Amino acid sequence: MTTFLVYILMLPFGHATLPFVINTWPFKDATSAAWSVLQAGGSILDAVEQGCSRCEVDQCDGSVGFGGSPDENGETTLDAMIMNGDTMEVGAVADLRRIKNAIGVARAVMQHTEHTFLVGESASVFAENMGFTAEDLTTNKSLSIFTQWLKDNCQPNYRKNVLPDPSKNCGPYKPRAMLKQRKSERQIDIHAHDTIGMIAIGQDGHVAAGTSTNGANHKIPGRVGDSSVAGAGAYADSTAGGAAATGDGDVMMRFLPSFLAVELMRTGADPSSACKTAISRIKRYYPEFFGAVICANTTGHYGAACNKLPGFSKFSFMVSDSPSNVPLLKSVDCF
Ligand code: SD4
Repeated sequence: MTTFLVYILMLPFGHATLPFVINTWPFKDATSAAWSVLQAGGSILDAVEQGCSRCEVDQCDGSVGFGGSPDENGETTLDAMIMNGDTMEVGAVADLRRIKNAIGVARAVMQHTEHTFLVGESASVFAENMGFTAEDLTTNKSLSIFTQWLKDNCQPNYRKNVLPDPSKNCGPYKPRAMLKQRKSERQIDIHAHDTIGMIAIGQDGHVAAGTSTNGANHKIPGRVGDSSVAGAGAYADSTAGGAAATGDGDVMMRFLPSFLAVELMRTGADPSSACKTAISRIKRYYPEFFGAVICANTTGHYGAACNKLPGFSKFSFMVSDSPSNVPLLKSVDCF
């Protein structure tokens, strides 16, 4: 019996009572917002939308939503998506300009169009037509990050094989004929968590997932990360589970870690090992990538995994279900 109990306590994943919500990073108020929707009998899609919206309003950690991650022109642009695991509908926006409620616009893409993904200026026009307010996403903080970056000769940046030498100079850049591998430098700041990824599982095991982010600091204008891409930033399938990712989206989106994790759970993997395998797959090619994945299955089991780096040895996430009724901070050791 004792052995059995010890075994249960050592199980590498948690279990929540349905319905429940889980999200990346210690974004507690976002968890509360989503949980309140579920508690009031609202839909899992509403829970994900409201949870992520809360982060957009609060600029969770100062880094989701407006006023964060200014691009090379100093502008903040947003990526977001939402997925219905019952119908496999997805609504997504990327490089969204001048609109704060990116996940709201993603939901509008899902509900008011036959499309999946709208980007850039046209996505903003769509949003305005759908009743979203256009406003400047720049804040004093994003302006000062941008000004400092210009003073630092535009360091760091995401350019390679261009002239003048991007590791010392600002642009404009021209392609350089001789291609060489740029020394791998981690561009995404592991202390500036720019993404909320959220999964909500309903009483009946139905799954929804979503994300919202302002992407990567000093990104090249037009850059779209993993967060708004279904299967990369998040994935939901009510016949298997849900997953969401955070970290270096330029690398992570090449591996569709959220899709992979959900498929592994479909074949019976527990959420913790599904998340681990998704991380391992990326690690094989990019041992120094920064990233984490959260996973949950339709019976309420959940887990997370992250790639261990200097300065990043634990990844925190939030869970809320009815026994807890308050958001619980959880963490996992990176490997
Ligand atoms: C991106 N995945 O746009 C996002 C950034 C992030 O923690 O998650 N940072 O690449």
